[in-house]
Amino acid sequence: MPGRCQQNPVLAGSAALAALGALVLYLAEPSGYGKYSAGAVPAGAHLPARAAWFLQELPSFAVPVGILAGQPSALPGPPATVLLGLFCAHYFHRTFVYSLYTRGRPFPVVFLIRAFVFCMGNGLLQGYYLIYCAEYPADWFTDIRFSLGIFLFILGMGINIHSDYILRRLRKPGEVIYRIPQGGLFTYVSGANFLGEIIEWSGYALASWSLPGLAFAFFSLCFLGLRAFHHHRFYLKMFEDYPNSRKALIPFIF
Ligand code: NDX
Repeated sequence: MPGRCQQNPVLAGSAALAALGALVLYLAEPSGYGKYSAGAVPAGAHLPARAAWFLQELPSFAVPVGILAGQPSALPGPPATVLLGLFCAHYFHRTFVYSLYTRGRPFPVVFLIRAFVFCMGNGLLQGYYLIYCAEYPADWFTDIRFSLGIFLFILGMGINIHSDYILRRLRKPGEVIYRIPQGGLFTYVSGANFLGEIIEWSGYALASWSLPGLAFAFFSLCFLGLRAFHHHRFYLKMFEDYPNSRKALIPFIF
């Protein structure tokens, strides 16, 4: 339904998302949840990880689905429908599967509120763009950008889910201690789950060939790349026997 597209909010939203990624790099501080939550906020202002991840990620799934449900007419064109389906599949898993199985430590409420706003904004930007603005040529399904992008998205999602599964199995229910992750891409990097997610959103950016997609891939690279670096530093400090050939984010390189 490109006729109903307002370009300015899409441009502004994409610019804001990319600017937030740049701000993350500029501040270069660990985000104060998980390994870095101790002392970050007043004691007590936390929610169990399962509830926190469910609540904060829900808008990324519910907002695009809500926009689509409010449409008077049918779905957008086929490529945009596929991309929207992949975006929603990712956030369906993050909201209804990842959240409900996580064994993470309690999550600071102040960061939950910020994450909720972030997910609402990003869900609105990606959903609005794909439903109202995206226009693709008839042969987009056979275009190398689409095929390679979808391949990367699925590969990245597989790596991300598998790596998060490895992390979850490092703890028994109720534990909040840290152990050295082993296996999968953790053999090569400390941020295997983050590498998967970065590959995933890079594939989405390529397949959607869109400014909102590019802005989200850039944000993910900044936020998760920095978090991988902080986790790597955390492990090197914490474990004397940490594998010294392991890199932070990119196997054999960085
Ligand atoms: N959620 C994206 N910044 C974030 C929520 C927090 O989806 O104000 C970004 C997302 C938000 C953030 C979001 C945006 C920026 C915010 C931030 C809060 C403050 C910040 C709003 C929205 C902000 C400024 C100032 C710039 C505006 O106890 P624990 O939790 O450490 O346990 C962990 C466990 N684990 C281990 N267990 C045993 N032994 C070990 N060695 C372990 N290592 C880890 O595994 C967790 O239970 C679990 C995973 O932990 P971790 O730290 O590896 O991943 P995590 O960061 O929790 O992410 C979980 C998944 C992962 O797949 C990741 O790829 C994905 O979510 N994710 C996360 C963040 C953003 C994002 C994806 C994206 O940008 N695409």
